[in-house]
Amino acid sequence: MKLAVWDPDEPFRRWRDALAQHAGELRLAVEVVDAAAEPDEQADFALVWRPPAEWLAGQQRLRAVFNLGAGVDAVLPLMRAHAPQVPLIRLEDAGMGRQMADYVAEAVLHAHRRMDDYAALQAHATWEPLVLAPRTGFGVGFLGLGHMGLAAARRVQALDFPVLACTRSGTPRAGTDFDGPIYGIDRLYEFLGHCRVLVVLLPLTPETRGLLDYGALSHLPRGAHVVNAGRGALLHEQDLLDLLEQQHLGGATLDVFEHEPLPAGHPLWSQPRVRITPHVAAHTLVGPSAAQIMRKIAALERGDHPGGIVDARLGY
Ligand code: NDP
Ligand code: OXD
Repeated sequence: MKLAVWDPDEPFRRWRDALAQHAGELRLAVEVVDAAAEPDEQADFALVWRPPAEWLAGQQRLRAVFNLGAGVDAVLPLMRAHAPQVPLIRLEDAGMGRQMADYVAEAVLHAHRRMDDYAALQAHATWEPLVLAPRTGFGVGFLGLGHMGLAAARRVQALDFPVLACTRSGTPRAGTDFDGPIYGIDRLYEFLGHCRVLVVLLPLTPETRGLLDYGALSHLPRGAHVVNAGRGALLHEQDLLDLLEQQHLGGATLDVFEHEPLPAGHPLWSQPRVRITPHVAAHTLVGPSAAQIMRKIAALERGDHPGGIVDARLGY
């Protein structure tokens, strides 16, 4: 079988070698081609991150497309337009959960230990111990409790913070357990009222785009910290800035933005209580991702159902 890889972020040989290794372990015969170098090669399976529409449109015999990341918001419109019958399969954790847990844990501790306040005091050479909020009342809320949200929530729970979550269904996913309250999205405002730190790990879908606007963010308690590592367009950046200016919100840790790279001169760059990282909370790891994809191809070959098939109707 032929696998075509389109990934502008990784040297092709890394994918080729990792896929060949895991195919060998599963006794699958594969040929791996570099789609950017050989765009006319017809493949059985495509492994893609932000592929060009014309390349996807030219692929005539695809059996499945594997997204080389968790979020499918960029590729799903292309699939709808050019390969509507082909299943789209996303990465399920594949080593990203641990990275995301690190990112979120750092932000929660930063907020709880009032590091933005100490940075402001340091700027004026002021030595002033501040009161620390009791951990028991310092709720950390996860908006989205999928592969990323659950990994991060478990880490934050291990740090002894109370955790809560809000999801579309309002129930834990089959096969997972979560020791905390889960709100359905119809109770979003009530959920937000309990979040001293709000961690946004939603996919970007028609339902979630722009969900966190002024009205929603105003329901967070005064001084709350917002962590967004889902997608930039989930949150209205100007509304966040306004609430920070008004000191309703205490700070934000942002990894994702409506426009990436975040344009020079954007007011978020100069807001002292906003910490910015360039979409690095969790990288796609070639080895674990190649292993997962080859296992899923083996499942398809057997006629089994691989996990992670995207529901095009829901958008994730
Ligand atoms: P999953 O599909 O595993 O989980 C998605 C979660 O969001 C589920 O809990 C789901 O609810 C919930 N959800 C979906 N739609 C809604 C809605 N309308 N209202 C409320 N909750 C909703 O995704 P992952 O955890 O793997 O990834 C989440 C996102 O994180 C990705 O889509 C991507 O955008 C982002 N990401 C960012 C990275 C980075 O480096 N910054 C790295 C990896 C991912 P339910 O359980 O009911 O289905
Ligand atoms: C992803 C990402 O969705 O890196 O995997 O943002």
